[in-house]
Amino acid sequence: MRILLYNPDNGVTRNFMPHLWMFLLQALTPAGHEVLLIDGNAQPMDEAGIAQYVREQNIGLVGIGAMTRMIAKAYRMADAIRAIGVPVVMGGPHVTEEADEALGRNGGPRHADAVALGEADETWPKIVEDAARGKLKDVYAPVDEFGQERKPTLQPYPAIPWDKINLDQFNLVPKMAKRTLQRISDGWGTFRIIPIESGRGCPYGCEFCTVTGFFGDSIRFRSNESVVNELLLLKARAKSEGGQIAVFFIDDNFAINIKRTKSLLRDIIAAGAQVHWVAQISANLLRDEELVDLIAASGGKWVFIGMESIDPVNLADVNKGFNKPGEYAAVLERLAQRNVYAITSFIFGMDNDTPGVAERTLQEIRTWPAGLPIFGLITPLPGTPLYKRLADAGRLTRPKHWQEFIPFAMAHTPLKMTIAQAHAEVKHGWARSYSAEAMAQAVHSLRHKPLGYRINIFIARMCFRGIYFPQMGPWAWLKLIAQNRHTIFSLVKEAFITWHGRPVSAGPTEVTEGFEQESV
Ligand code: B12
Ligand code: SF4
Repeated sequence: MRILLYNPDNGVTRNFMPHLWMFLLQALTPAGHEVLLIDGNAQPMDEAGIAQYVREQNIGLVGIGAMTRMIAKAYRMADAIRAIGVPVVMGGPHVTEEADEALGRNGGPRHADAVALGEADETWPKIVEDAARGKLKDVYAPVDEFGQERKPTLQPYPAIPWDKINLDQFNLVPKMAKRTLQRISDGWGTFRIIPIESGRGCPYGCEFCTVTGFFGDSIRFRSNESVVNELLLLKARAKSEGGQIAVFFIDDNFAINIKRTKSLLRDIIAAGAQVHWVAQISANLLRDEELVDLIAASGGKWVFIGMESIDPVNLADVNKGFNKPGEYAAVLERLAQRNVYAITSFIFGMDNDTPGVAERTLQEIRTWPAGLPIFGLITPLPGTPLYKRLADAGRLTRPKHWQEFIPFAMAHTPLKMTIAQAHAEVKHGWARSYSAEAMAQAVHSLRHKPLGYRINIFIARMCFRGIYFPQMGPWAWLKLIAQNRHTIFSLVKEAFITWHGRPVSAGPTEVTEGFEQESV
C-alpha cells in the first residue's frame, strides 16, 4: 500500500523546519508499504490539488497531523481525500482532545475514518495493517492489554534514516543560489533545520499548555548514544552534499533533568557530534553556569525561553510561578557572554494584564542583551486546564476558535482589559521590536560582539518579523530590505573591510568562518 503523510500549512509563515511526526511514523511503518511525505508549508496544496495527487499516486491511506491552529485546513483536506474514496486517519494534539469532532460524533460532519489518540509510535503499525485489510477502527488508543495508557519508552528509539530521506523540500537555501554557495568553504548549498527529540514529557503543568496532559508529567529519555548517532548521521549527510545542518531539539524543556542534559552534551562533545542547535529551556534551569558552558561548547546557538510575563501575579495565575522575572536579566547575560542567542517569548492578555503591558515589557527587554522577543496572546487550547477554567467561568467568547482560526485573536475576554486592547498590545510589542529603528538599535547594542554574531541576529530578526507581519514573496522582502538599508549597508561595509582586509591565503575559508560559528 502507498501511504501519504500530510501536514497542512499554517497559512501564515513558510515553515523553517519539517515536522518530526512524519519522519517518525515513516520509520515505524511496517515493511512492504511505501510512505510519501508532504509538508504543506514547503509544498502548498489546496483541496483539489491533494485529491488529484492522491489519485495519481495511487495512495491507499492518508495520515494527517495538525495542531489546533491548522485543524480547519486539515479537515478540509481530509474531506477532499475522503470524497474520492481514500481513507484518512488523523492524529496529533488537537484530535486527541477533540476526537468526536474529527469523527463527526458531536453533530458536525465526519472528517476522519480513524483517529490516533496521543502518542502513536506503537499504534501506527496496527493502523497501517488494519487499513491494508480494509478494517480501520474509529479510534486507536495507546493502551496495554489491560486498557491502561501506555507511553512509548523511547528506548530503543526508531532510527530515522536521515542519510537516505529525500529532504529537497526542506532546503532553506534558495535554488538559484545553491550552486554558488556549495563552493564556499565547507559548502552552503543546502541548509536545513532538522527536528530531533531527546525526551518527552514535562512535569510543570503550566495552565495553558497541552504538553503535560499529552506527553505526561514523567519524562522519558532516549539514550545518549541514540541521540549522538542521529547527530553524526545528519552531520555526515550535510558534509556529503556540501551543505550545513542545524538541529532543533524539540523537547519541551531540554534541560528538565540537568544531570542528564549535561551528560548528553558531554557525550556529544566527546563524539565530535556538535552541530549548531536550538532548544527550549526554561529560565530557572539556566541558572547553572556549567550547563550554559556545555550548551555553548556542544554547538548550542539559540535558546528559546518561555518567559510569558514580567508580572509574577500573571505567572502564578497560569501555574508558572517557577519563572522568576527578577532573574531574567542574569539568565540572558549568562547566555550572551557565551554568544548564545535568546528567543524570549511573551504572552499578553493574561488575567492581571492592563493596558500598557506591552510597553512595560519592552522597557524591561531593552535593558537585556538584544535577542529575539516574540509576542502572543493567551489562547485556551482544547484539553488544557486553562480552557476548562475559562469555560467554567463562561468567559470563552469563541469556544471553538479553531473552526475559524484567526491569527493573534483572543478567544476569551481578559479580566482587566478588553479584547481589542489585548490585540493592540500584541501589535505594539511586534511593531516596536521589529521596526527598522529597533533592528538598527539591536545591532548597534551588540557592537562589541563579533560581526558574524550581529549579522545572524539581524537576519534572524528579519525572518522573525514575518511571524506577525506576513512577508511572503519577493516584493515584501524587497520592501523590508529597503526599510533596513542603513543597517544592511553598515554590516556589509564592515564585512568588506574586515574580511577583504585579511591576507589572501586566508581568503574564502576565513570569509565564512564567522557565519559558520554563528549560524542557526
Ligand atoms: C517543534 C514545535 C513547534 C515548531 C513547529 C513545528 C515543527 N516544524 O516541528 C515551532 C517552534 C515553529 C512551533 C510553533 C508553534 N507551536 Co509548537 N510545538 C512544537 C513541539 C515543541 C514539538 C512538536 C514535535 O515534533 N513533537 C514530537 C512529536 C513526536 O510529537 P507529535 O508531533 O505530537 O506527534 C506524535 C503524536 O501526536 C502522533 N501524531 C502526530 N501527528 C500524527 C498524524 C497521524 C496520522 C498519526 C497517526 C499520529 C500523529 O504521533 C506522533 C508520535 O507519537 C510541540 C510540543 C511537543 N512536545 O510535541 C509544540 C506544540 C505542537 N506547539 C504548540 C503551539 C500552540 C504552537 C504555536 C501555536 C505557539 C504560538 N502561540 O505561537 C506555534 C504555531 C506555529 C505555526 N505558525 O504553525 C502546541 C500545540 C497544541 C495544540 N493543541 O495545537 C504544542 C503541543 C505545545 C504546547 N504548548 O501545547 N511549534
Ligand atoms: S509551557 Fe513548557 S514548562 Fe510549562 S508545561 Fe508546557 S512544556 Fe512544560
